[in-house]
Formats: sequence, C-alpha cells, structure tokens
Amino acid sequence: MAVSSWLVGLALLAGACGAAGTPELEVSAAQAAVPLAGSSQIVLTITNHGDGDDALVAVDTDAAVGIELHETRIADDRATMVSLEEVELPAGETVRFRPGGLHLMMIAPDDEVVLGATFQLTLEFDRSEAITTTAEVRDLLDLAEDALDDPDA
Ligand SMILES: [Cu+2]
Repeated sequence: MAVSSWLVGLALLAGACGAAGTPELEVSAAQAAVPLAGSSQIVLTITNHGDGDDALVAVDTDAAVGIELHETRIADDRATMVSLEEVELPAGETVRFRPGGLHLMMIAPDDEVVLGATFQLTLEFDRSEAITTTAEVRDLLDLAEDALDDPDA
C-alpha cells in the first residue's frame, strides 16, 4: 500500500518537469586522453534521472592546473573550440562529453597523467551536490575511435 501510493506520487511529480523538480544526477567513469601540447580531453557522460533541470558549472582536479568546459563548433568548414560558462543538464536527458563535440579540457596536466594512470575529478553543479569520479588515461585515438564507432555512446 505504501509502495503504490509512493508510485502515484512519483507519477504526479514526473508531470512537473523543469526548474521546480529535483535533479538526480549520475556521472559515468571518465576517460582522459594522453596529454598533447599541454592539454588533454576528457570523455564523460552525465545523466539527469530526476525531474528538475541542473547545470554543470565547474570541474576540478588535483592532476592539472584547471579544467575548462569546451564545445567544438564547425563554421565555414573550420572547427573552433568555444569555452562555455556552464553546460545545461535538462531533466531526463543524458549529456555526453567526447572529442568533436562538448568536451572537458584539462589544462596543463601534471607529470602523473600518463597512459594507464588514474586520477580524481570533482564535478560541481548549479543545484546538486558535487560528485567525484575517477578518470583513466587512454590513447586519444582510442577515445576518438570509440566515439565514432558508437555515435550515441
Ligand atoms: Cu577543447
């Protein structure tokens, strides 16, 4: 009885999406490319299972000087990288960071960021509590290949 009324409550809540609801975020394990020319791209997926919107506002790590939120945009056949203030995480949606699109860019990774190493990333959000995940360092070509093999991954 208690369970079924809880389900009814959930169904009612699901109708009220957006800023009024509660975001419920799930962050995947991350993969970072072997650093190239003083930076490294990070591949990561964030799913908002909740009924309220949220936004990724910052990413921190001890393994680099900083991490920026970037998006690759194509204009006049040229790819340029744009730095973003925040990335929206709408209720019920999955946002993927990967080479060629939205990505996290680690600036000046330290000497310990080498193939096979792992380090911690902490993601900060507009509304939810911060979440820490582990990143593994992989070859950039492997990361790019995975993204191309499975455009939805
Ligand atoms: Cu970038």
